[in-house]
Amino acid sequence: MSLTKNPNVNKWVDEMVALTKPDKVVWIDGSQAQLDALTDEVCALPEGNRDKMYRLNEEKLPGCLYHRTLPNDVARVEDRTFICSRNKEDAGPTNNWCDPKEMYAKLTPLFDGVMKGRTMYVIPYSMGPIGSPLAKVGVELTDSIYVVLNMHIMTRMGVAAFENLGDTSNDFVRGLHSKADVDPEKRYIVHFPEDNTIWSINSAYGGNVLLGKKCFALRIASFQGKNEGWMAEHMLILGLKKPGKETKYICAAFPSACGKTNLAMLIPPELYKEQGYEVFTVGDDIAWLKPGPDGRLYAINPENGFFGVAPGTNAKSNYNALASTRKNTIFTNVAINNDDMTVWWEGLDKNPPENATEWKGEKVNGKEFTAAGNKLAHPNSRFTAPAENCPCISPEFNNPQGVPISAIIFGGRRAATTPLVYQSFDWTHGTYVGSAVSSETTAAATGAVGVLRHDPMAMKPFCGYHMGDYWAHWLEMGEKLGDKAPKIFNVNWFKQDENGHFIWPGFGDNMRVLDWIVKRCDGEIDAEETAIGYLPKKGDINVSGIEDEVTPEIMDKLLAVDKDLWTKEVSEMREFYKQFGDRLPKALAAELDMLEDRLK
Ligand code: GTP
Ligand code: SPV
Ligand code: MN
Repeated sequence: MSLTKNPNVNKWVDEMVALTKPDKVVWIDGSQAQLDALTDEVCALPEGNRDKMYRLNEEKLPGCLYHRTLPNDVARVEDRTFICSRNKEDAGPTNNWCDPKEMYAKLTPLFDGVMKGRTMYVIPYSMGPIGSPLAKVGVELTDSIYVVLNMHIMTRMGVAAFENLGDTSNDFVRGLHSKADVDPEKRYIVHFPEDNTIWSINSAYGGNVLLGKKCFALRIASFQGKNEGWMAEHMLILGLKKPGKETKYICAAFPSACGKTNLAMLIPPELYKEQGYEVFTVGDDIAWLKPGPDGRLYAINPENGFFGVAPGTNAKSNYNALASTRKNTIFTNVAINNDDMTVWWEGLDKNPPENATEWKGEKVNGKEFTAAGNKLAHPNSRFTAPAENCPCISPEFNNPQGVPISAIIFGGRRAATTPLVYQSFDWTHGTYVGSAVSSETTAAATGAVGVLRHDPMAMKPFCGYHMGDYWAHWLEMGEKLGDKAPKIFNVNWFKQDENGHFIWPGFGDNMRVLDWIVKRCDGEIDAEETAIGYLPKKGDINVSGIEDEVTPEIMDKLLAVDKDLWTKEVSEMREFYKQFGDRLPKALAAELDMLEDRLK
């Protein structure tokens, strides 16, 4: 029975039921009893059923579940992701586009009767704290219990979302998902921004099917933000508290699998801990940003959990992320230790379980298997963990007004060229710096890994409209914020030496860079003006405790601005900008010219 009187919701659900023809429709109220019953059902499925989930060790990992997706369905599929705006130009050159009428016509037969013999779950959810002026409601229809259980962790899911929507509003995002077919050629992740609608079919992987996340909170929301005067960004949000000072909030946009979760949950090195520095996590993947009554930019995390990369997560690299996964967490495509039904992944520790099941489901001797160069966990295996589990979750996590942002950081994986950190001259230059983000590709999306590609603002796969218009929106927001705008920085944790080794220790030691950034925001420290922006003066990045690793020579390399490489970068950017035609904001073209001049 419907959980809302809202006729817009009910009419749409009726239409989708008529289209997909499920045997049964279950409205998700969010109660523990309902979740428990669904968990029982999905764990009782027979071995070999591709929807099956497993309960993990109830003592070591209470409330935790395990699931494997099909080997061809383990990451986002950018080539099968579409933005179906009415005008092709509005999707822009960085998105796949199809005419919405054509796309509806193509997908309608795929959805026709697709839920026959199955149950449709109707999931009401809020992106953002219930009642927050920045929050928005979505409804996802799915035939997957895995999706229901993940949405419970990742969003504020349940009947409260309908109460928040009210009985008459039409302002909700309509998401339809079916896992139906295993054929990747029939997989579509489709957005109709002008209809507030998302249709996703024939995938079961997180980013393709948890429709509140990338589909709504970035692709649809970025379009809404453009029209409504706010921003939806692929950014973590963290709070940095120095003793005796107000907490400073920082957003950072890095491409997928480039370190957002790790930075958001950073544990400061001893020297900072001794001084009483603390880091708090507000979000690890998505930020919604809007000017507040005082004219500053405020951010909320629209999510309620972390869909984090498992490999590489360990007690040393990211204690807080690991701790977040110790209860009520869903693990996807990691390996199982069959001796005690616990989980394992590359980089967790040095002891792969002997009695293991690898991520594709094959029973193997984990020690021999990994010694032979195989991976027990998929490189994009993930945990879905409740935010409330995080030991350093911010006391402001549920603040409906969000937190005021002092700095925005861009970054990517760059073996060369980009220094450890630099500050832009101003917001407009910072927008240029964001537009110029490029990064080596990762396992978060299907396709080759390690290929350098442009990923402006880390939004290449997530911007729901024309990238040129998106940059124009950034510039407009800067004008609106004026001198209250956050300062904009760029970082690179991934610089390499001739042998391909990272020369910056990263992880907790990134605190040393954050400290410089905050000091710059507070006007406490001078900087070196260079052609590309402001760089730290010699000695201003504190390396106390890591002097052996980061020698003065290494620091010189980390902070080098190589004119030849940067001149190449400029001509590369000129090429990249061409595709945006007259939608490229003039101010950005001018920034590129000025950078070129400064390099001469
Ligand atoms: P998405 O969830 O895909 O958006 O990714 P993310 O940006 O949250 O990335 P995450 O923090 O999960 O990091 C992904 C990978 O980068 C992991 O394998 C980490 O071990 C590695 N990584 C994170 N921070 C650092 C760092 O400071 N230095 C180095 N060398 N690697 C890092
Ligand atoms: C990313 O790929 O940037 C993620 C994971 O955060 S997914 O939800 O799959 O998009
Ligand atoms: Mn992400």
